[in-house]
Amino acid sequence: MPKAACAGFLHAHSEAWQSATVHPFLQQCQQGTLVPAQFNTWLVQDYLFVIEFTRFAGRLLAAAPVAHFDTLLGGLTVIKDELQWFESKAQERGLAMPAAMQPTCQAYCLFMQGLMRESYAVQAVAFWAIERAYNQGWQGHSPMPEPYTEFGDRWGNERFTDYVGVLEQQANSALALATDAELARAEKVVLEVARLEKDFWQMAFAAAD
Ligand code: HMH
Repeated sequence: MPKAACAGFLHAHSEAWQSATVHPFLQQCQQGTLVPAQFNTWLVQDYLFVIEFTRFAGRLLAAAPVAHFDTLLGGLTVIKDELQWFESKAQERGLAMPAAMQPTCQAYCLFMQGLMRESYAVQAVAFWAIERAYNQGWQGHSPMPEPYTEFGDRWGNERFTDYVGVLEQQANSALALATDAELARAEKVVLEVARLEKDFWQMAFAAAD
Protein backbone atom coordinates (compact mmCIF):
# COMPACT_ATOMS: atom_id res chain seq x y z
CA MET A 1 0.00 0.00 0.00
CA PRO A 2 1.41 3.48 -0.79
CA LYS A 3 2.08 5.78 2.14
CA ALA A 4 -0.71 8.21 3.00
CA ALA A 5 0.08 11.62 1.56
CA CYS A 6 1.29 13.44 4.68
CA ALA A 7 3.65 10.67 5.76
CA GLY A 8 4.93 10.55 2.19
CA PHE A 9 5.83 14.26 2.29
CA LEU A 10 7.91 13.78 5.45
CA HIS A 11 9.55 10.72 3.96
CA ALA A 12 10.40 12.57 0.73
CA HIS A 13 11.96 15.46 2.69
CA SER A 14 13.37 13.66 5.68
CA GLU A 15 16.56 15.72 5.77
CA ALA A 16 14.73 19.05 5.77
CA TRP A 17 12.34 17.69 8.36
CA GLN A 18 15.22 16.59 10.55
CA SER A 19 16.67 20.13 10.46
CA ALA A 20 13.28 21.49 11.53
CA THR A 21 12.94 19.21 14.55
CA VAL A 22 16.51 18.67 15.75
CA HIS A 23 18.37 21.90 16.45
CA PRO A 24 21.06 23.13 18.87
CA PHE A 25 18.40 25.37 20.47
CA LEU A 26 16.43 22.31 21.58
CA GLN A 27 19.56 20.31 22.37
CA GLN A 28 20.97 23.05 24.61
CA CYS A 29 17.58 23.54 26.24
CA GLN A 30 17.73 19.90 27.19
CA GLN A 31 21.33 20.17 28.36
CA GLY A 32 20.51 23.31 30.34
CA THR A 33 23.24 25.29 28.57
CA LEU A 34 21.07 27.81 26.75
CA VAL A 35 21.47 31.40 27.99
CA PRO A 36 18.34 33.36 29.00
CA ALA A 37 18.62 35.78 26.05
CA GLN A 38 18.21 32.86 23.67
CA PHE A 39 15.20 31.39 25.41
CA ASN A 40 13.61 34.79 25.96
CA THR A 41 13.96 35.64 22.28
CA TRP A 42 12.22 32.42 21.38
CA LEU A 43 9.46 33.14 23.93
CA VAL A 44 8.56 36.66 22.80
CA GLN A 45 8.81 35.82 19.10
CA ASP A 46 6.80 32.61 19.45
CA TYR A 47 4.05 34.57 21.18
CA LEU A 48 3.85 36.75 18.06
CA PHE A 49 3.89 33.61 15.92
CA VAL A 50 1.01 32.08 17.90
CA ILE A 51 -1.10 35.22 17.44
CA GLU A 52 -0.80 34.81 13.67
CA PHE A 53 -1.25 31.04 13.96
CA THR A 54 -4.56 31.71 15.76
CA ARG A 55 -5.75 33.72 12.75
CA PHE A 56 -4.66 30.89 10.47
CA ALA A 57 -6.60 28.40 12.65
CA GLY A 58 -9.68 30.61 12.30
CA ARG A 59 -9.38 30.65 8.52
CA LEU A 60 -8.84 26.89 8.45
CA LEU A 61 -12.02 26.36 10.47
CA ALA A 62 -13.91 28.62 8.07
CA ALA A 63 -12.86 26.43 5.13
CA ALA A 64 -13.27 23.05 6.83
CA PRO A 65 -16.00 20.43 6.36
CA VAL A 66 -18.28 20.01 9.39
CA ALA A 67 -16.73 16.62 10.17
CA HIS A 68 -13.45 18.42 10.97
CA PHE A 69 -14.97 21.04 13.29
CA ASP A 70 -14.55 19.12 16.56
CA THR A 71 -10.79 18.75 16.24
CA LEU A 72 -10.22 22.28 15.00
CA LEU A 73 -12.44 23.84 17.68
CA GLY A 74 -10.57 21.77 20.29
CA GLY A 75 -7.32 23.12 18.87
CA LEU A 76 -8.59 26.70 19.05
CA THR A 77 -9.50 26.19 22.73
CA VAL A 78 -5.96 25.03 23.47
CA ILE A 79 -4.60 28.07 21.59
CA LYS A 80 -6.76 30.38 23.73
CA ASP A 81 -5.05 29.02 26.87
CA GLU A 82 -1.69 29.08 25.16
CA LEU A 83 -1.84 32.80 24.43
CA GLN A 84 -2.53 33.52 28.11
CA TRP A 85 0.19 31.09 29.15
CA PHE A 86 2.73 32.90 26.95
CA GLU A 87 1.74 36.18 28.58
CA SER A 88 2.25 34.78 32.08
CA LYS A 89 5.60 33.17 31.16
CA ALA A 90 6.81 36.50 29.78
CA GLN A 91 5.66 38.30 32.91
CA GLU A 92 7.51 35.80 35.14
CA ARG A 93 10.66 36.53 33.17
CA GLY A 94 10.13 40.28 33.22
CA LEU A 95 9.82 40.48 29.44
CA ALA A 96 7.86 43.24 27.75
CA MET A 97 5.34 41.97 25.20
CA PRO A 98 4.55 42.40 22.45
CA ALA A 99 8.18 42.63 21.33
CA ALA A 100 9.23 43.97 17.93
CA MET A 101 8.79 41.19 15.41
CA GLN A 102 12.06 39.86 13.98
CA PRO A 103 12.30 39.31 10.19
CA THR A 104 12.40 35.51 10.61
CA CYS A 105 9.17 35.52 12.59
CA GLN A 106 7.67 37.93 10.08
CA ALA A 107 8.55 35.61 7.19
CA TYR A 108 6.69 32.79 8.94
CA CYS A 109 3.67 35.03 9.59
CA LEU A 110 3.60 36.15 5.94
CA PHE A 111 3.72 32.52 4.87
CA MET A 112 0.66 31.75 7.02
CA GLN A 113 -1.18 34.78 5.64
CA GLY A 114 -0.43 33.63 2.10
CA LEU A 115 -2.10 30.29 2.82
CA MET A 116 -5.49 31.99 2.61
CA ARG A 117 -5.14 31.74 -1.18
CA GLU A 118 -4.77 27.94 -0.99
CA SER A 119 -7.40 25.21 -0.97
CA TYR A 120 -8.61 23.68 2.30
CA ALA A 121 -6.49 20.58 1.65
CA VAL A 122 -3.28 22.59 1.31
CA GLN A 123 -4.13 24.67 4.40
CA ALA A 124 -4.89 21.52 6.39
CA VAL A 125 -1.50 20.05 5.44
CA ALA A 126 0.28 23.27 6.49
CA PHE A 127 -1.57 23.36 9.82
CA TRP A 128 -0.70 19.75 10.52
CA ALA A 129 2.96 20.24 9.53
CA ILE A 130 3.34 23.24 11.84
CA GLU A 131 1.93 21.36 14.84
CA ARG A 132 3.81 18.20 13.94
CA ALA A 133 7.11 20.08 13.87
CA TYR A 134 6.64 21.30 17.45
CA ASN A 135 5.32 17.98 18.70
CA GLN A 136 8.27 16.09 17.26
CA GLY A 137 10.85 18.74 18.12
CA TRP A 138 9.98 19.14 21.81
CA GLN A 139 9.12 15.48 22.34
CA GLY A 140 12.39 14.40 20.77
CA HIS A 141 14.29 16.51 23.32
CA SER A 142 12.23 15.58 26.37
CA PRO A 143 12.31 15.45 29.28
CA MET A 144 13.53 19.01 29.53
CA PRO A 145 15.19 20.19 32.77
CA GLU A 146 13.78 23.13 34.74
CA PRO A 147 12.87 25.83 33.88
CA TYR A 148 12.02 24.31 30.51
CA THR A 149 10.06 21.25 31.64
CA GLU A 150 6.62 22.75 31.10
CA PHE A 151 7.64 23.94 27.63
CA GLY A 152 8.72 20.45 26.62
CA ASP A 153 5.51 19.02 28.08
CA ARG A 154 3.22 21.52 26.34
CA TRP A 155 4.11 20.30 22.85
CA GLY A 156 5.62 16.94 23.70
CA ASN A 157 2.73 15.41 25.65
CA GLU A 158 0.86 12.36 24.38
CA ARG A 159 -2.48 14.13 24.02
CA PHE A 160 -0.87 16.66 21.75
CA THR A 161 0.63 13.80 19.74
CA ASP A 162 -2.87 12.31 19.38
CA TYR A 163 -4.25 15.68 18.25
CA VAL A 164 -1.49 15.96 15.63
CA GLY A 165 -2.41 12.46 14.47
CA VAL A 166 -6.04 13.49 13.93
CA LEU A 167 -4.90 16.61 12.07
CA GLU A 168 -2.88 14.31 9.83
CA GLN A 169 -5.90 12.08 9.14
CA GLN A 170 -8.01 15.13 8.32
CA ALA A 171 -5.34 16.52 5.98
CA ASN A 172 -5.03 13.11 4.30
CA SER A 173 -8.77 12.86 3.79
CA ALA A 174 -8.84 16.33 2.20
CA LEU A 175 -5.88 15.36 -0.01
CA ALA A 176 -7.70 12.22 -1.15
CA LEU A 177 -10.05 14.54 -3.09
CA ALA A 178 -7.33 16.94 -4.26
CA THR A 179 -6.00 17.55 -7.76
CA ASP A 180 -2.40 16.76 -8.71
CA ALA A 181 -1.66 20.49 -8.61
CA GLU A 182 -2.95 20.71 -5.03
CA LEU A 183 -0.89 17.68 -4.05
CA ALA A 184 2.20 19.36 -5.46
CA ARG A 185 1.38 22.58 -3.58
CA ALA A 186 0.88 20.62 -0.37
CA GLU A 187 4.27 18.98 -0.68
CA LYS A 188 5.92 22.34 -1.31
CA VAL A 189 4.17 23.80 1.73
CA VAL A 190 5.58 21.03 3.98
CA LEU A 191 9.06 21.83 2.72
CA GLU A 192 8.49 25.53 3.41
CA VAL A 193 7.29 24.77 6.94
CA ALA A 194 10.48 22.76 7.51
CA ARG A 195 12.66 25.67 6.40
CA LEU A 196 10.71 28.26 8.40
CA GLU A 197 10.88 26.08 11.54
CA LYS A 198 14.65 25.65 11.24
CA ASP A 199 15.08 29.40 10.69
CA PHE A 200 12.91 30.13 13.74
CA TRP A 201 15.12 27.99 16.02
CA GLN A 202 18.20 29.58 14.52
CA MET A 203 16.84 33.10 15.12
CA ALA A 204 16.48 32.35 18.84
CA PHE A 205 19.72 30.41 19.08
CA ALA A 206 21.67 33.33 17.57
CA ALA A 207 20.32 35.85 20.11
CA ALA A 208 23.10 37.21 22.29
CA ASP A 209 21.82 39.99 24.53
C1 HMH B 1 7.52 28.40 15.35
N1 HMH B 1 6.01 26.49 15.18
C2 HMH B 1 6.40 27.56 15.87
N2 HMH B 1 5.80 27.92 17.01
C3 HMH B 1 4.77 27.18 17.49
N3 HMH B 1 4.20 27.57 18.66
C4 HMH B 1 4.34 26.04 16.81
C5 HMH B 1 4.99 25.73 15.63
C6 HMH B 1 3.22 25.17 17.30
O1 HMH B 1 2.05 25.87 17.34
